[in-house]
Amino acid sequence: MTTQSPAVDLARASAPEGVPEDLLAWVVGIAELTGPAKVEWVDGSQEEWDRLTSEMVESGTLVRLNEDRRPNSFLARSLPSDVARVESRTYICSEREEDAGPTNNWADPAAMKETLRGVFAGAMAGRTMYVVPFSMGPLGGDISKLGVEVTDSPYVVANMRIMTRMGTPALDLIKGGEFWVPAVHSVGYPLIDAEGNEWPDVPWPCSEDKYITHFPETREIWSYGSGYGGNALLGKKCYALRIASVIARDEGWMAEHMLILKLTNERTGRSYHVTGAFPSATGKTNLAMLQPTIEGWKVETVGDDIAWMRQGADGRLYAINPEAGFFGVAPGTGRSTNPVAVDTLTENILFTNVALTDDGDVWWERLTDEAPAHLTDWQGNSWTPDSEAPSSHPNSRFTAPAAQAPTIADDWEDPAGVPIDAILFGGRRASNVPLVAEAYDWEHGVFMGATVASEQTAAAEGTVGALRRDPFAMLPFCGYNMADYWGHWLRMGEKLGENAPRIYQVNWFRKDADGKYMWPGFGDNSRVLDWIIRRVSGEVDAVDGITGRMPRAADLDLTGLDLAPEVLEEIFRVDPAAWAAESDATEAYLEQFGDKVPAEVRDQLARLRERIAAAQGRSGE
Ligand code: GTP
Ligand code: SPV
Ligand code: MN
Repeated sequence: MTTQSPAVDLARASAPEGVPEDLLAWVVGIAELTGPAKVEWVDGSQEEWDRLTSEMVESGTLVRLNEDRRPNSFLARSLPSDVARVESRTYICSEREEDAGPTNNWADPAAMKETLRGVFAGAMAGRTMYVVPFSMGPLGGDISKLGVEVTDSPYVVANMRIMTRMGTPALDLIKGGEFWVPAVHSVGYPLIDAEGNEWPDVPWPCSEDKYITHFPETREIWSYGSGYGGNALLGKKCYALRIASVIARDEGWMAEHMLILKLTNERTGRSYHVTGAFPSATGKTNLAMLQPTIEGWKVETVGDDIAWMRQGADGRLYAINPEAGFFGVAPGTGRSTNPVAVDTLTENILFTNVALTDDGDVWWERLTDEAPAHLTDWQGNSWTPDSEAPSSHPNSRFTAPAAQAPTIADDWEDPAGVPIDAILFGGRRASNVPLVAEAYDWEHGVFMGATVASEQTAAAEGTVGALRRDPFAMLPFCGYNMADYWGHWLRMGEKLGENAPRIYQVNWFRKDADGKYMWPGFGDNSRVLDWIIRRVSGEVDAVDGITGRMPRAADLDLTGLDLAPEVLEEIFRVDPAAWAAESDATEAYLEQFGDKVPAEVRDQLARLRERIAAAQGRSGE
């Protein structure tokens, strides 16, 4: 066959044998549009990893770390303009605007496709286009799903090899006729421009212009201009949350921004599984790797960021971790806070935007109590403890194989998932929200999740510390109208009935007048998990409160914890006046969703107000 574009011939010639015609046609079409110099179908092998990482060391994209200290590990430094997800450039392109809803950026799908055709035209000129088949979830699992990312970034390929089941086995499943999601990615930095001029490559190619776009009806992803994290590793937020949330709505399951952990009672041998939705950089990885400070519990890790959940044959809710690695926040990860993460990061790790030590290892704020005397910071500049800026970017990350975590649970790759006993909703709240409260029922739990607010972090662009609503920690990740998503949660609750997990709201981040965290957090969060499991198994009663049921003073295990009684009281304090203001703000917040807000959610707001009024009556306010 003869064609007008050499890229088309390359795409065909490079395809492994037996690639289905629809996949081949799609890859050929992208090659024709983007005009790469080479096309490479990745197999996911060690040899391929070795070759790609060596090439990136050669080109200056990666620094190879000291082989004795951090074998087979590398450091990448991005541009300061490409360090986090860009929510302002993230679009849901549903046919109807109301299906994206007021919390998403909407764009007309036909118009956006036109724009994308423009920016992607010639975008890969001079580069290699990698074709990356991957599975989200264990290969061949019932809950798992397949995708193919086409990318011009070898850094993305290397990350995808850690974060997903990537390569030949995934392609084999696609050859077998399984459903797959197409995902197109370009850093938007061609090496040959439209006039035919050649440009040298740079260590971190990207574009000022960025588009992270999703087409929920056709289940497509197109991402342009960024090489960083969730903008570029398209299996993660783009697929496993934004597109999967839409598929889940249509098919009656759930795609959630949740960690999954396993707790075993060492006395009885009984195991429990808990999921938790916390906004970005708000403690999922840390909780998933928690080391209990109280006796009697073993905590193991199933997942640290995303959960796909389905009702099983026994009526219970089962969760899988669709990912194969952790893309974790580096700063704050240290021996004293998260020793499990530190022990996971020993080898085979990609680090991005952390500091380099003089002996070729990595460092970031609070990895050790004392900073090294000299470092090269995340922008490549000389750094000492006297330097004003931190050595690592606040959203610097490690990409680590999940299987390397010393706490990885034996059932973490069970294709059927793990049965869920409790669901947590958390946020960063300096005030008002108590350490833990149990939802009165599923509908109240949905209300809790729907109204969660949290202080913003460095995981996305925006003002760090600004309080914003982040319902179900899904604000940047829900692929459809948020109010319809609440409706979906309510329907799931009806379906699950008696088998539905209990729901809890938690807050590790309450601060005192001096701005210091009052609750020690991290391993001590096991004290809260302990109470939750004892509630779930019916061992303890609770006290009805304004925001939910709270622990009786004697039921929270505080053994060995040096916490003044007045501090503990403050951590649990629920101020009726403050909650009256919160509920007014909630009402205003719900307004933007108009009549899409489920009646149950409005009803829960009315009940919250009744509880506030009753408390105010009691205290004579
Ligand atoms: P994403 O990967 O962005 O989704 O983040 P995440 O939710 O997994 O957050 P992670 O566990 O990486 O924690 C983010 C930051 O919060 C880190 O700097 C942690 O040190 C800090 N952190 C986590 N848990 C706690 C806690 O219990 N208390 C306090 N004070 N800080 C915590
Ligand atoms: C988050 O922001 O919630 C993350 C990091 O987990 S990213 O993959 O960049 O979305
Ligand atoms: Mn996340």
